[in-house]
Amino acid sequence: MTAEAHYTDRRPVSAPGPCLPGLDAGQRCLVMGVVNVTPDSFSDGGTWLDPDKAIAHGLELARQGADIIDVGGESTRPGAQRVPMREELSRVLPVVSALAGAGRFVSIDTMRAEVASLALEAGARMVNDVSGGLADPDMASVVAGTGVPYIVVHWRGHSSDMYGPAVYTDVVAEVRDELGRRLAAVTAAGVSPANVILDPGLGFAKLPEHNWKLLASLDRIASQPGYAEPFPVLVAASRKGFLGKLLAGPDGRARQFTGSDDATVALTALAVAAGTWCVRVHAVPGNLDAVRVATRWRQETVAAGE
Ligand code: PMM
Repeated sequence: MTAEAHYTDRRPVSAPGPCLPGLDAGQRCLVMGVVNVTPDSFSDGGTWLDPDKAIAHGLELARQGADIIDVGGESTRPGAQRVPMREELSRVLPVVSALAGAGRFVSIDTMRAEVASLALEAGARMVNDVSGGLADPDMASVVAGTGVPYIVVHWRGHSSDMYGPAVYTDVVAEVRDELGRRLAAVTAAGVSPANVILDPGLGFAKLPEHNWKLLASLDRIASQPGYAEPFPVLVAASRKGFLGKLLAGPDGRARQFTGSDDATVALTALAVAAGTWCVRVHAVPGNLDAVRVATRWRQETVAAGE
């Protein structure tokens, strides 16, 4: 059975989001499955570094129902150093081409314009930039020139100093404003606002308390001054450290990554009920079930308010 065939209750429930050819966007929250082709990512570093394993994993995530496969070749774990561009390219390009060639909807997770450009040539159909265009001044024009959807993530600097800039007076207002400034910059470079997805960047220059405040105010992140409609929002909480910390045992030790998969599913349900457009996750089946439950829940909530 295809993933498509599971859904009988398709109705718009959140910000419609950009048109994704081949994907029925706007009917339910999308599920993005993660393929980190890195030796050192947070929860799965090293597992998918071999291209054949990464490709097989991407195909498996799609078979499990992921709508989008997000391929990244540079870790952004706290303290991570940049990888040379040639290394990033050699990690991601074979995986992007194979998954795209197999008909999967691939997004490229990169902060580099040239990597984005070559990955799009290799068949990727979306750019996921955790720096929101700040790391590479050419990124927005590459995205604009190709007309693909662009995930603009809130970011304050490279992972080598992840928590130094995690200083806020009002995290929700500041993240919203800073995303608004990125939105202005990327649209000035030619990116259509209709192609922009906003992401609060959980963990990027954010302590656990910041992440929780942002999650409780996703609607404020989505609505930007000057735009009548809310922007689609992507939530990427899967296996992040703030979940492990919340679930710490009596000895105070944080839960390890896969130990927070159930918590990720719970968070997915809440995020979808709040109107999230897409969730980025490492483990698809439980999150897809949560999306289906929460979508149904939200339909009734929306209908009751009409
Ligand atoms: N986080 C990571 C990688 N890519 N993309 C988006 N849009 N948002 C994120 O928060 C994000 C991302 C780091 O997480 P991982 O190493 O567990 O994949």
